[in-house]
This record gives sequence, C-alpha cells and structure tokens, in this order.
Amino acid sequence: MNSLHISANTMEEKRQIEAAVYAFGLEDTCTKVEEFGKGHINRTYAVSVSDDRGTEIPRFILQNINTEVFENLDQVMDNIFQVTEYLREQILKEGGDPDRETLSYIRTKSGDLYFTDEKGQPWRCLKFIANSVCYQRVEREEQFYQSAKSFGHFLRQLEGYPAERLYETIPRFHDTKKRFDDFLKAVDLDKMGRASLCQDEIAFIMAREEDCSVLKRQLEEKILPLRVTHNDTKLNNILFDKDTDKGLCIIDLDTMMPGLAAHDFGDSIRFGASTGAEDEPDLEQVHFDLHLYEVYAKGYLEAAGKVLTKEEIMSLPWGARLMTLESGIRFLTDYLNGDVYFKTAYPEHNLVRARTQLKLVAEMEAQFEAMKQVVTQ
Ligand code: ADP
Ligand code: GN1
Ligand code: MG
Repeated sequence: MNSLHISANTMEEKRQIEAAVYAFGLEDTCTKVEEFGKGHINRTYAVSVSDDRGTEIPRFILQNINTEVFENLDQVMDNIFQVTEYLREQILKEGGDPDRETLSYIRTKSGDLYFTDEKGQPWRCLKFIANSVCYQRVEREEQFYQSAKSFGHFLRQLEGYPAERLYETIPRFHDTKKRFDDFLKAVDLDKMGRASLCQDEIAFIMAREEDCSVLKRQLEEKILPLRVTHNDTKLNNILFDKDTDKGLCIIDLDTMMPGLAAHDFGDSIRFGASTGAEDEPDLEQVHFDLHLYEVYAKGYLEAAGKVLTKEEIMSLPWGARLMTLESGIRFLTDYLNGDVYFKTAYPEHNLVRARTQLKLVAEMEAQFEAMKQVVTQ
C-alpha cells in the first residue's frame, strides 16, 4: 500500500479508507483515493489507477454509506444487487452495454455486499463508469431532454420487475403528508431556536397542508398504480456519455422502492426546471422555467409513454408541485432540527435550500393550468 496516495481530512478517515481499499482487494493496483461528487448523503471517493504514463485513471467508486439515513443496509444492498442484476438482463435484451448502462457493484474479498470498518461504518465499492460526466445544473436544454429520456426509459425497463421483491428501505420516503407532520413537530420543538428566523416559510408550508395528500389519496383509491421507482431523480443522479452527451447510466439506487411515477417526474422537474441552483441564495435568480418543464415532459412521455396510464400522466404536474413542496418541507425541517440529515456547508444552508423550493412552488401554482396542458395536449 506504500504507493497509495489518499486525500483525507483526518488520520482516522485515512485509516478507514485504507481498510476499505484492502477489504475490496484494490490495494495492489490502485494509486490514489480522493473525495468525489456532490451528493448530500453519502461520502463518495474515486479510486484511481496510474497508467503507463503516470496519469491517474479513476477505476472504482468507494462509498462510506450514511447509516443515519439508511438504517437497514442489508436491505438497501439487497435491493441494489437485485435491481442491477435485472437491469443487466434488460440491457442485454435491448442490445446495450450492461457494463456502462447500469452500475456494477463489487463484493468484498470475503464475498460480502459491503464492508464494515473498525468504527462500525459501512463501505461499498462499484466500478467507475469511464468517459462519463455528471452535471450539477442544466447547461443546455438538450441535457434535460436526455435525462427525461433516461428516467422514462428506466421506468419502462423496470415495468416487469416485481415491486413486492423490494424492501421499503426508508419507510414513507415520499409520503408528503408524513413529511408535513414531521415538519410540524420540528416547529413545535424548535430545538435550535430558529423558528423565529423563518416565520414566512413556516406560514407558506402551513397553508398547504391539504395539498400534501393529493397524490397519496389517489394511490390509496387505486387511481394511481404503484411502480418500481428511483425516488431521487436529480440531474446529478445520471451519468452522461462524454462523447455523445446522451444519458448513459442512472446512479444512486439507494432509494429504489415501490412509488409513484409522478414522484420521479416531479423530483427531476424541481431540480432541473429551475433557473437557479437548489441552494441559490439570490432568489431573483430562481424561477420555474415552464419551457424546461415542457422539454422534460416531452422526453419522459416519449420514453415511458406507453407504460403510463392516463391518470398517471394527469398526475405528473402534481408530482412536480408536491416534490418541490416536499423538498422545501424537508430542508426547512432539517434547518429547524439543527442540520442533522443533509450535508451542509454553512449554518443557513438548509434555509437557503428551502427558500428556493418554496419560491418554485409558488411559481408552479401560478402556472398550474399551463403545466396540465403540456401533459394532456
Ligand atoms: P449520494 O447518495 O451521496 O448522492 P451518489 O451515489 O449519487 O451519492 O454518488 C455521488 C456522486 O459520485 C455522483 O453524483 C457522481 O458524480 C459520482 N458517481 C457515483 N457513482 C459513480 C460511478 N459508478 N461512476 C462515476 N461516477 C460516479
Ligand atoms: C438527497 O443523495 P442525494 O444528494 O442524491 C436526498 C434526496 C433529496 C436531495 C436534495 C436519500 O439526494 O431525497 O431530494 O438530497 N436523498 C435521500 O438535493 O434523502
Ligand atoms: Mg446522488
């Protein structure tokens, strides 16, 4: 391991990484490990191998999994291995390349799906998908269209997958009403004394309690079918092909669970059809872009269209509105609780994030008729 260069913040982190590298049998080949990516939940590292000319080529991803968020890791990993195996078969049937179009997780030397280090923290390892790129923002509308095709295609690929085989790894993950109730508790508790700093945002959410149950009710009444969904369809959970700039691989499969198509559609919209970043502090920069919404809807319906029922298609605008509201609720709840869930870079980070989401909700409400027309025309 002498030639292995590890960029870590502390000696402890370095030791943990070394142990994980060894557990997955990467110690003889890999030369560098450094933090990578911009996820809010896990700690992700790229593991590189030096080529003949000494250039470091990333070959693996190592992830230190957040056990506060994923309490039952055996179930999370079981879901992931089952789904990626199924996807490999589907991709082969389509004539695609399963090594690039879905994730390939690798087992530890002793055959386990993940490794637990001395501190009891879990690590997993997967192949780095070469010649790919991950975008944090929609730079060109074509990218957003391609991401819609990818997520729509993903829904279709998993149409035949038995949803009952999946564990519900984070119970009621997109139950917006439950998120609302958790928010009320956080407001009541106000454990950081922050509620007085976000009175307008609290009032905005309180006024929308009824909305929170719109999709839940349609699911309970069996108007909407339960599907196998991704549940975290941000643009940065897709890798694009560097050469063609087409959607290549859907990543971050931790939240694959039974859910609604409207959730997956909506989460993509709240992140990608905004003119500002999720954490843009200047709200003047943040607008809901109806044109980008239309671009995404076109790609999603083209790729998934035949699978979706008429009622599901009608539910997509509500998906956008509610996933945005839900994200605003979750960010504000975490702000009130003292930033215990999402990674933050500064004390008001979650409040800033909540404000962008609530601004988008207000603009979606104002353009809701047009949003409905886009999917029904
Ligand atoms: P989180 O749950 O924290 O968002 P992700 O699984 O999304 O973690 O990974 C974080 C980032 O790491 C991604 O946004 C992407 O940039 C990068 N990444 C993850 N898996 C791969 C992979 N197999 N190949 C290349 N990059 C990857
Ligand atoms: C988290 O892990 P990441 O960054 O892809 C979160 C999503 C939120 C998102 C907000 C397991 O996603 O639900 O929508 O942050 N993932 C989990 O950016 O809670
Ligand atoms: Mg991610």
